[in-house]
Formats: sequence, C-alpha cells, structure tokens
Amino acid sequence: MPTRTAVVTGASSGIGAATARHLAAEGFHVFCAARREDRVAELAAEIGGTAVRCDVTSAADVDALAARVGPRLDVLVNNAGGAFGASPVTSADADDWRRMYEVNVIGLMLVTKALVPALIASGAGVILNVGSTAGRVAYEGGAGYTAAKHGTQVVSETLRLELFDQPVRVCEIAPGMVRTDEFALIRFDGDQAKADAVYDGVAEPLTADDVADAITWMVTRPAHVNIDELVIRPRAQAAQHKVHRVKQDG
Ligand code: 8X3
Repeated sequence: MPTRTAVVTGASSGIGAATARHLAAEGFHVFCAARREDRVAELAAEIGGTAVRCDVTSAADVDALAARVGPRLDVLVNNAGGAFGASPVTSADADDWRRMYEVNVIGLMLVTKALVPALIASGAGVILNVGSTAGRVAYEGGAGYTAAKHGTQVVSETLRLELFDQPVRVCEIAPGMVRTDEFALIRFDGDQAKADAVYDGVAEPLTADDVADAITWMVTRPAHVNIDELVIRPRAQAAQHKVHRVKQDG
C-alpha cells in the first residue's frame, strides 16, 4: 500500500499545525502548506513531511501546491481561515469582510478545485473543511466572520452533493471555543487583553490538539463512512453565548 498523503492548509500554527502532527503520527506523509515558509519548514522537518509555501487565496500558489502534491492524494484538510475584526455590522470594515470571505471561502474553493483530481485518483479521498460554530449561529460583532463561516458550511454541503458519485468524502468540523496562540489575537489586531478576555474564566477551552484529534478520527473512518459534520465545543460552552466562566479572586 502506498504511503497515505495529506495536505493541511494553514499549517503554520494552531489547529493546522496540530492536525499535521496528528496525521503524521497516524502514518500520513503531510504536505504542510501556509504562507509562513519558515514555520512550515520547521514543522515538516519535525514530522517528516513536506513544506509548501502557499497563500490559499493565490491561484498561482495553489497551482504550485497541486503540482508539488502530484497525481494522488488521500486527505485534504482545508484549515486556512480566520477572523479579522469584531465590529458590529453598522461600523464594519469592508476590507476585513472581504479578507474573511477571501480566505475562508474562496481559498477553500481554489485549493479544493486544484486537488480534487488527485483525491479522486486515490480511489478513497477525503476533504475535511474546518468550519466553526460561527457557521451555525449569529453573534453580536461576529457578522463578517459568521457570514464567511456559514459560507464554509454551505460550500461543504454543496460539494458533497456535487461529488456524490465520486470516491471522495466531504466532511466539515465546526469547533466552538478553541484557545490557540493566534486566532483571537489576529481577530483583535494584536490586542492581547481583548484576546485573553475571550477565554476569561473558562477553565478549559478546547485546544488545537483536541480539534486535531477529532479531525484525524473523521478522516480515518472506513471509506464508506462519511462524517458529514461534527460540532465540537468545550464542556464549559453549552451554546455560543452560554459559557461557564469562573470568577477569579481579587
Ligand atoms: C471560532 C469560534 O466562537 O470565536 O471559530 O466564532 S467563535
């Protein structure tokens, strides 16, 4: 049996880097794709994978990624994405919204389009899109991101319909509160205090490893088993707004 291969986008940090590590531990050769070449080079060296510098919103970069992967691919994890800003609709920044649609939706489409032939050629490919609970509900200040992640969800559903007669599964994972080094910090433009406030008093938000573990389970089910979608939250987050926060003393 040939070594199974996987592509993980946004592999330079957080859920992407953790997923690359988990898949490598399962025996996959992982193509670690991200804009930050130094980071993916380090990760690929650590896990015996291949680093590919790739901005998923660039068609040229994505074509180069597909060329590097070659004619056969088992798993594609469309993880690259993110939130920029948390303004109400009435004071939103149009450029932030464009960037969010660009990376969370268009980037996912470009990478998928480029790699679907290789996934089909494997005879049992899997596409795993990293969505969000923000793709299931609305919350104040979230519209640019929730609109984009609802986009991720709908594109996943559409793709599953369109590929129904192909040997490719389409899955989506929708994580809730995950504490990573960068997600909230990027959203709040480097404001550490605002980023920390997101997780204030939450004993155990999910970690990138928790999500990577679930992704690895989803993509390693038998080829006839399609996990359409999986919503994963920390126990402390019963719903988007229903979060158990423990007051700190002092
Ligand atoms: C991240 C989940 O709650 O910050 O995708 O929108 S949330």
